[in-house]
Amino acid sequence: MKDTRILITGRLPEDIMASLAEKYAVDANMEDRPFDRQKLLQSIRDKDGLISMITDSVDEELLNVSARLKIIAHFGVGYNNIDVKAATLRGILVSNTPGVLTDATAELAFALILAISRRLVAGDRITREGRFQYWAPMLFLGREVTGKTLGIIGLGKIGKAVAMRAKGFAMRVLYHNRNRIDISEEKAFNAEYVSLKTLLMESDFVSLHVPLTEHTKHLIGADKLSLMKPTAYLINTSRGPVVDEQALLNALRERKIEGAGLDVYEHEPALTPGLTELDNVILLPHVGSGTLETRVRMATMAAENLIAGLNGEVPPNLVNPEALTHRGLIK
Ligand code: 8YV
Repeated sequence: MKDTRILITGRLPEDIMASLAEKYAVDANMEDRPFDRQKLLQSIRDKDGLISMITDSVDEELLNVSARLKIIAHFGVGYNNIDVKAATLRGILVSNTPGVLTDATAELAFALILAISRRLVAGDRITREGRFQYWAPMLFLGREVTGKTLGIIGLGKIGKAVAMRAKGFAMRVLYHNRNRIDISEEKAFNAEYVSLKTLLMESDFVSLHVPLTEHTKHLIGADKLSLMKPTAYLINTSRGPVVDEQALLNALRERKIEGAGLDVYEHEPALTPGLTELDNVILLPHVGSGTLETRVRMATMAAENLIAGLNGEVPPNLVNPEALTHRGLIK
Protein backbone atom coordinates (compact mmCIF):
# COMPACT_ATOMS: atom_id res chain seq x y z
CA MET A 1 0.00 0.00 0.00
CA LYS A 2 1.52 3.32 -1.06
CA ASP A 3 0.92 6.17 1.41
CA THR A 4 1.85 9.03 -0.87
CA ARG A 5 -0.86 10.00 -3.33
CA ILE A 6 -0.46 12.11 -6.40
CA LEU A 7 -2.70 13.53 -9.09
CA ILE A 8 -1.59 14.06 -12.69
CA THR A 9 -4.16 16.10 -14.60
CA GLY A 10 -2.95 15.33 -18.14
CA ARG A 11 -1.75 12.19 -19.91
CA LEU A 12 2.06 12.17 -19.87
CA PRO A 13 4.45 9.77 -21.66
CA GLU A 14 3.77 6.19 -20.54
CA ASP A 15 7.18 5.41 -19.02
CA ILE A 16 7.06 8.52 -16.85
CA MET A 17 3.55 7.67 -15.64
CA ALA A 18 4.73 4.10 -14.96
CA SER A 19 7.78 5.16 -12.95
CA LEU A 20 5.62 7.50 -10.82
CA ALA A 21 3.11 4.68 -10.29
CA GLU A 22 5.92 2.49 -8.86
CA LYS A 23 6.46 5.01 -6.07
CA TYR A 24 3.06 6.56 -5.49
CA ALA A 25 -0.66 5.90 -5.61
CA VAL A 26 -1.53 7.76 -8.81
CA ASP A 27 -4.81 9.26 -9.93
CA ALA A 28 -4.50 10.56 -13.47
CA ASN A 29 -6.62 12.14 -16.15
CA MET A 30 -5.96 9.77 -19.06
CA GLU A 31 -8.20 11.57 -21.51
CA ASP A 32 -6.55 14.00 -23.88
CA ARG A 33 -8.72 16.87 -22.69
CA PRO A 34 -8.70 19.14 -19.62
CA PHE A 35 -9.50 17.46 -16.32
CA ASP A 36 -13.06 18.12 -15.22
CA ARG A 37 -13.15 20.82 -12.52
CA GLN A 38 -15.42 18.87 -10.15
CA LYS A 39 -13.28 15.75 -10.49
CA LEU A 40 -10.20 17.87 -9.81
CA LEU A 41 -11.73 19.38 -6.66
CA GLN A 42 -12.72 15.91 -5.48
CA SER A 43 -9.46 14.15 -6.29
CA ILE A 44 -7.12 16.78 -4.82
CA ARG A 45 -8.56 16.37 -1.29
CA ASP A 46 -6.31 13.47 -0.31
CA LYS A 47 -3.31 14.17 -2.56
CA ASP A 48 0.24 14.98 -1.47
CA GLY A 49 1.43 16.06 -4.89
CA LEU A 50 -0.03 17.46 -8.10
CA ILE A 51 1.32 17.64 -11.65
CA SER A 52 -0.79 20.43 -13.11
CA MET A 53 -1.52 21.60 -16.66
CA ILE A 54 -2.20 25.11 -17.98
CA THR A 55 -5.87 24.15 -18.27
CA ASP A 56 -6.23 23.67 -14.47
CA SER A 57 -7.15 26.66 -12.41
CA VAL A 58 -5.13 26.17 -9.23
CA ASP A 59 -6.92 28.80 -7.17
CA GLU A 60 -7.97 29.37 -3.55
CA GLU A 61 -11.04 27.17 -3.94
CA LEU A 62 -8.80 24.25 -4.89
CA LEU A 63 -6.09 25.02 -2.35
CA ASN A 64 -8.69 25.25 0.43
CA VAL A 65 -9.61 21.60 -0.07
CA SER A 66 -6.01 20.43 -0.56
CA ALA A 67 -5.24 19.65 3.06
CA ARG A 68 -2.25 17.37 2.35
CA LEU A 69 -0.79 19.05 -0.71
CA LYS A 70 2.96 19.68 -0.51
CA ILE A 71 3.91 20.38 -4.10
CA ILE A 72 2.38 21.58 -7.34
CA ALA A 73 4.78 20.53 -10.10
CA HIS A 74 3.48 22.46 -13.07
CA PHE A 75 3.92 20.99 -16.55
CA GLY A 76 4.93 24.16 -18.41
CA VAL A 77 7.08 27.23 -17.99
CA GLY A 78 4.21 29.73 -17.67
CA TYR A 79 2.18 29.20 -14.50
CA ASN A 80 -0.31 32.08 -14.62
CA ASN A 81 -3.07 29.51 -13.92
CA ILE A 82 -1.68 29.00 -10.40
CA ASP A 83 -2.34 31.35 -7.48
CA VAL A 84 1.29 31.18 -6.33
CA LYS A 85 0.75 33.66 -3.49
CA ALA A 86 -2.04 31.56 -2.00
CA ALA A 87 0.05 28.38 -2.39
CA THR A 88 3.04 30.05 -0.72
CA LEU A 89 0.98 31.15 2.30
CA ARG A 90 -0.06 27.53 2.73
CA GLY A 91 3.55 26.31 2.46
CA ILE A 92 2.84 24.54 -0.83
CA LEU A 93 5.81 24.44 -3.18
CA VAL A 94 5.29 25.38 -6.83
CA SER A 95 7.69 24.42 -9.62
CA ASN A 96 7.71 24.82 -13.42
CA THR A 97 9.67 23.47 -16.41
CA PRO A 98 11.94 26.24 -17.73
CA GLY A 99 14.60 25.83 -20.41
CA VAL A 100 13.52 22.51 -21.89
CA LEU A 101 10.91 24.12 -24.13
CA THR A 102 12.92 27.16 -25.18
CA ASP A 103 14.01 25.86 -28.59
CA ALA A 104 10.65 24.33 -29.46
CA THR A 105 8.83 27.58 -28.69
CA ALA A 106 11.39 29.73 -30.52
CA GLU A 107 11.09 27.40 -33.52
CA LEU A 108 7.34 27.88 -33.53
CA ALA A 109 7.64 31.67 -33.30
CA PHE A 110 9.97 31.55 -36.29
CA ALA A 111 7.72 29.14 -38.14
CA LEU A 112 4.89 31.68 -37.71
CA ILE A 113 7.12 34.53 -38.91
CA LEU A 114 7.92 32.62 -42.10
CA ALA A 115 4.46 31.15 -42.55
CA ILE A 116 2.53 34.39 -42.25
CA SER A 117 4.90 36.49 -44.37
CA ARG A 118 5.19 33.88 -47.16
CA ARG A 119 1.49 32.97 -46.91
CA LEU A 120 2.18 29.26 -46.43
CA VAL A 121 -1.19 28.25 -45.05
CA ALA A 122 -3.17 30.20 -47.66
CA GLY A 123 -0.88 28.86 -50.41
CA ASP A 124 -1.43 25.28 -49.30
CA ARG A 125 -5.17 25.88 -49.25
CA ILE A 126 -5.45 27.26 -52.78
CA THR A 127 -3.18 24.53 -54.14
CA ARG A 128 -5.24 21.77 -52.49
CA GLU A 129 -8.44 23.31 -53.72
CA GLY A 130 -7.20 23.15 -57.33
CA ARG A 131 -6.94 26.94 -57.56
CA PHE A 132 -3.27 26.89 -58.62
CA GLN A 133 -4.06 27.05 -62.32
CA TYR A 134 -1.30 29.22 -63.68
CA TRP A 135 1.88 30.97 -62.62
CA ALA A 136 2.33 34.74 -63.04
CA PRO A 137 5.07 37.07 -61.80
CA MET A 138 2.88 39.21 -59.58
CA LEU A 139 0.57 36.56 -58.16
CA PHE A 140 0.45 35.36 -54.58
CA LEU A 141 3.32 37.45 -53.31
CA GLY A 142 4.41 37.54 -49.72
CA ARG A 143 6.95 39.67 -47.92
CA GLU A 144 10.61 38.80 -47.40
CA VAL A 145 11.96 38.05 -43.93
CA THR A 146 15.68 38.38 -44.66
CA GLY A 147 17.12 41.72 -43.58
CA LYS A 148 13.92 42.91 -41.92
CA THR A 149 13.53 44.28 -38.38
CA LEU A 150 12.33 41.93 -35.67
CA GLY A 151 11.02 43.42 -32.43
CA ILE A 152 11.14 41.05 -29.47
CA ILE A 153 9.05 42.01 -26.45
CA GLY A 154 10.47 40.05 -23.52
CA LEU A 155 14.10 39.04 -24.12
CA GLY A 156 14.17 36.12 -21.67
CA LYS A 157 15.20 32.56 -22.54
CA ILE A 158 12.71 32.15 -25.40
CA GLY A 159 13.10 35.70 -26.69
CA LYS A 160 16.88 35.17 -26.85
CA ALA A 161 16.43 31.89 -28.72
CA VAL A 162 14.29 33.76 -31.26
CA ALA A 163 17.00 36.46 -31.55
CA MET A 164 19.62 33.74 -32.27
CA ARG A 165 17.48 32.38 -35.10
CA ALA A 166 17.03 35.90 -36.51
CA LYS A 167 20.80 36.03 -37.12
CA GLY A 168 20.40 33.39 -39.81
CA PHE A 169 18.01 35.74 -41.59
CA ALA A 170 20.32 38.75 -41.22
CA MET A 171 17.61 40.58 -39.30
CA ARG A 172 18.00 43.71 -37.26
CA VAL A 173 16.78 42.82 -33.76
CA LEU A 174 15.17 45.34 -31.41
CA TYR A 175 14.01 44.34 -27.95
CA HIS A 176 12.07 45.74 -25.07
CA ASN A 177 12.18 44.38 -21.53
CA ARG A 178 11.30 45.65 -18.11
CA ASN A 179 15.03 45.52 -17.39
CA ARG A 180 17.73 46.04 -19.97
CA ILE A 181 20.13 43.06 -20.27
CA ASP A 182 23.94 43.34 -20.08
CA ILE A 183 25.57 45.13 -22.98
CA SER A 184 27.81 42.09 -23.63
CA GLU A 185 24.69 39.92 -23.89
CA GLU A 186 23.04 42.45 -26.18
CA LYS A 187 26.07 42.12 -28.45
CA ALA A 188 25.90 38.32 -28.38
CA PHE A 189 22.26 38.37 -29.42
CA ASN A 190 22.78 41.29 -31.79
CA ALA A 191 19.85 42.95 -30.01
CA GLU A 192 19.29 46.66 -29.56
CA TYR A 193 17.35 47.93 -26.54
CA VAL A 194 14.60 50.40 -27.43
CA SER A 195 11.41 51.77 -25.90
CA LEU A 196 8.22 49.83 -26.53
CA LYS A 197 7.02 52.67 -28.75
CA THR A 198 10.15 52.62 -30.93
CA LEU A 199 9.99 48.84 -31.16
CA LEU A 200 6.39 48.94 -32.36
CA MET A 201 7.04 51.76 -34.83
CA GLU A 202 10.17 50.27 -36.41
CA SER A 203 9.59 46.52 -36.47
CA ASP A 204 8.42 44.48 -39.44
CA PHE A 205 7.69 41.58 -37.09
CA VAL A 206 6.75 41.99 -33.42
CA SER A 207 7.10 38.77 -31.41
CA LEU A 208 5.77 38.46 -27.86
CA HIS A 209 7.72 36.49 -25.22
CA VAL A 210 6.55 37.88 -21.88
CA PRO A 211 4.85 35.90 -19.12
CA LEU A 212 1.24 36.79 -18.36
CA THR A 213 1.10 38.97 -15.25
CA GLU A 214 -1.04 41.88 -14.12
CA HIS A 215 1.52 44.13 -15.87
CA THR A 216 1.42 42.37 -19.23
CA LYS A 217 -2.34 41.78 -19.55
CA HIS A 218 -3.48 43.65 -22.68
CA LEU A 219 0.05 44.98 -23.17
CA ILE A 220 -0.85 45.06 -26.86
CA GLY A 221 -4.14 46.89 -27.34
CA ALA A 222 -5.57 49.27 -29.96
CA ASP A 223 -3.16 52.08 -29.05
CA LYS A 224 -0.07 49.88 -29.44
CA LEU A 225 -1.34 48.22 -32.62
CA SER A 226 -1.87 51.66 -34.15
CA LEU A 227 1.85 52.37 -33.70
CA MET A 228 2.82 49.36 -35.85
CA LYS A 229 3.59 49.71 -39.55
CA PRO A 230 0.73 48.77 -41.87
CA THR A 231 3.12 46.20 -43.38
CA ALA A 232 4.05 44.62 -40.02
CA TYR A 233 3.05 41.30 -38.47
CA LEU A 234 2.32 40.39 -34.85
CA ILE A 235 3.43 36.97 -33.58
CA ASN A 236 2.13 35.62 -30.28
CA THR A 237 3.44 32.37 -28.78
CA SER A 238 3.32 33.66 -25.18
CA ARG A 239 -0.12 34.00 -23.57
CA GLY A 240 -3.35 35.09 -25.21
CA PRO A 241 -4.40 37.79 -22.73
CA VAL A 242 -1.18 39.73 -23.42
CA VAL A 243 -3.07 40.90 -26.52
CA ASP A 244 -6.49 42.55 -26.56
CA GLU A 245 -7.88 40.09 -29.09
CA GLN A 246 -10.84 42.23 -30.15
CA ALA A 247 -8.47 45.14 -30.85
CA LEU A 248 -6.22 42.80 -32.85
CA LEU A 249 -9.19 41.51 -34.81
CA ASN A 250 -10.17 45.09 -35.69
CA ALA A 251 -6.61 45.96 -36.72
CA LEU A 252 -6.37 42.86 -38.94
CA ARG A 253 -9.80 43.42 -40.44
CA GLU A 254 -9.07 47.06 -41.25
CA ARG A 255 -5.57 46.12 -42.46
CA LYS A 256 -3.97 48.48 -39.96
CA ILE A 257 -1.32 45.76 -39.74
CA GLU A 258 -0.51 43.21 -42.43
CA GLY A 259 -1.09 40.03 -40.47
CA ALA A 260 -0.65 37.95 -37.35
CA GLY A 261 0.55 34.50 -36.34
CA LEU A 262 -1.16 33.29 -33.19
CA ASP A 263 -0.60 30.19 -31.07
CA VAL A 264 -2.49 31.44 -27.99
CA TYR A 265 -5.80 33.22 -27.40
CA GLU A 266 -7.32 35.56 -24.88
CA HIS A 267 -10.15 33.19 -23.97
CA GLU A 268 -8.46 29.93 -24.93
CA PRO A 269 -9.65 27.66 -26.46
CA ALA A 270 -12.42 30.04 -27.60
CA LEU A 271 -11.55 32.46 -30.40
CA THR A 272 -12.88 35.99 -30.71
CA PRO A 273 -15.72 35.72 -33.25
CA GLY A 274 -14.57 36.88 -36.67
CA LEU A 275 -10.94 35.75 -36.29
CA THR A 276 -11.42 32.60 -38.38
CA GLU A 277 -12.90 34.62 -41.24
CA LEU A 278 -9.69 36.58 -41.81
CA ASP A 279 -7.11 35.45 -44.35
CA ASN A 280 -4.27 37.50 -42.85
CA VAL A 281 -3.93 35.46 -39.68
CA ILE A 282 -2.58 31.98 -38.93
CA LEU A 283 -4.23 30.24 -35.98
CA LEU A 284 -2.51 27.38 -34.13
CA PRO A 285 -3.81 25.35 -31.15
CA HIS A 286 -1.23 26.32 -28.44
CA VAL A 287 1.58 24.06 -29.62
CA GLY A 288 4.63 26.19 -28.77
CA SER A 289 6.22 23.37 -26.79
CA GLY A 290 4.46 20.71 -28.81
CA THR A 291 7.27 18.45 -29.98
CA LEU A 292 7.60 14.90 -28.72
CA GLU A 293 11.15 15.54 -27.51
CA THR A 294 10.15 18.63 -25.56
CA ARG A 295 7.03 17.15 -24.01
CA VAL A 296 9.12 14.18 -22.77
CA ARG A 297 11.65 16.59 -21.25
CA MET A 298 8.87 18.65 -19.64
CA ALA A 299 7.27 15.54 -18.14
CA THR A 300 10.65 14.30 -16.83
CA MET A 301 11.35 17.68 -15.27
CA ALA A 302 7.89 17.95 -13.70
CA ALA A 303 8.29 14.42 -12.26
CA GLU A 304 11.73 15.29 -10.82
CA ASN A 305 10.34 18.42 -9.18
CA LEU A 306 7.40 16.47 -7.78
CA ILE A 307 9.60 13.73 -6.34
CA ALA A 308 11.97 16.26 -4.72
CA GLY A 309 9.03 18.13 -3.17
CA LEU A 310 7.51 14.94 -1.83
CA ASN A 311 10.88 13.84 -0.40
CA GLY A 312 11.16 17.08 1.57
CA GLU A 313 13.92 18.34 -0.73
CA VAL A 314 14.04 21.61 -2.65
CA PRO A 315 12.67 21.03 -6.18
CA PRO A 316 15.23 22.10 -8.81
CA ASN A 317 12.75 24.46 -10.47
CA LEU A 318 11.04 25.91 -7.45
CA VAL A 319 9.34 29.24 -8.23
CA ASN A 320 8.26 30.18 -4.68
CA PRO A 321 11.24 29.68 -2.33
CA GLU A 322 9.31 31.66 0.33
CA ALA A 323 7.07 28.61 0.68
CA LEU A 324 10.02 26.73 2.23
CA THR A 325 9.83 29.07 5.22
CA HIS A 326 6.08 28.58 5.50
CA ARG A 327 6.60 24.81 5.31
CA GLY A 328 9.13 24.98 8.09
CA LEU A 329 11.87 23.56 5.83
CA ILE A 330 13.85 26.75 6.38
CA LYS A 331 13.81 28.80 9.56
C1 8YV B 1 2.43 24.09 -22.59
C2 8YV B 1 3.25 26.51 -22.31
O1 8YV B 1 1.77 23.69 -23.74
O2 8YV B 1 5.06 25.98 -20.94
C3 8YV B 1 4.20 26.78 -21.20
O3 8YV B 1 4.09 27.84 -20.59
O4 8YV B 1 2.49 27.32 -22.68
C4 8YV B 1 3.30 25.21 -23.01
O5 8YV B 1 4.57 24.69 -23.00
C5 8YV B 1 1.44 24.25 -21.51
O6 8YV B 1 1.83 25.11 -20.51
C6 8YV B 1 1.15 22.88 -20.90
O7 8YV B 1 0.64 22.92 -19.61
